[in-house]
Amino acid sequence: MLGASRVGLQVPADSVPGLPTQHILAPLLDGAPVEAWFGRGACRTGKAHGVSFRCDGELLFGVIELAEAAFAGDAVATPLQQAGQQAYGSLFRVLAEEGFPHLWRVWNYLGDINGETMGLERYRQFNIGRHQAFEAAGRLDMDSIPAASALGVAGGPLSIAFLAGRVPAQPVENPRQMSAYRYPAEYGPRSPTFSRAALGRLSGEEWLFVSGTASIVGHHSVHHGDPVAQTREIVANLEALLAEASRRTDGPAYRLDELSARVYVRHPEDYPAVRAELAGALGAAAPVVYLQADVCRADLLVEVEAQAC
Ligand code: 3EB
Repeated sequence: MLGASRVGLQVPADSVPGLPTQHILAPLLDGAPVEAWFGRGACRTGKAHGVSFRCDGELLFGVIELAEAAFAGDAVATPLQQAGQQAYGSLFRVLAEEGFPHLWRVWNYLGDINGETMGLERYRQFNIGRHQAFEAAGRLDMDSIPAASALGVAGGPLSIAFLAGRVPAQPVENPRQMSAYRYPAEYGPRSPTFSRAALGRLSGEEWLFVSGTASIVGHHSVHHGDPVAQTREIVANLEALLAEASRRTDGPAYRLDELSARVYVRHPEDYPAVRAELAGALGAAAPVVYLQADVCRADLLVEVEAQAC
């Protein structure tokens, strides 16, 4: 195994030693709490610069968790911004040292994502730190921006898990949505650094990573206060994205009903309605995990990330 993620409000005492594991401190609403990434053949374990990782010949899975309390903050940067910048700086060092230079997919979790300190929403603080690390590593060109998700959880450290490859993944953008790295300054001083999806090619296989997808058209949040309409808009976004990915794939076209997904619902009481709406699109038998988490804009109630692999 390369690594795992686990959803729940408690960090279990029985974590597998040496196995990089991301703890997603959020209430599970439905589905399997554990997701595992399997390598092929011999795997190797390592720890460097605070990053715990395992890799096989083609992929590296890593986790870095940084407590914000370890950062002092100053007049220009909050502790969260500093933590974000350091986490990504460390991650990029590990990628360079281990020979997996291409970042494919990232999962970012932080507490109180919509909270505000020093006059700036915490998600936007995180975006500044992340952007600065990408910039410092020379990774701001759109061909090297990974698929990602960024969600607010119940607390704990800034937690970042990632998959990286020896070869680049191909970023995919969504024609219905402005690329997030081009968002105007009204969404924060530095834009988020993620692509809408990434196509990764391993020997003989292709994996599609769909970033967290919300009810955003262009750069605007739409359907304020209506979780079902937001979910429908998300499905439209997923369809557009799969059509784009299908233009680039070596295989058959991607379809909604072949996806596995993780669904983040801000208000647990919205879960039954969101689930009913999504079941029609993904199929009632699709492997979907629902959890309660805060989406990175206060007006967004649902976010869906997905994979075909
Ligand atoms: C959006 O489309 C919704 O900051 O890494 C989705 C996926 C979102 C990833 C990130 C944010 C991120 O802007 C939020």
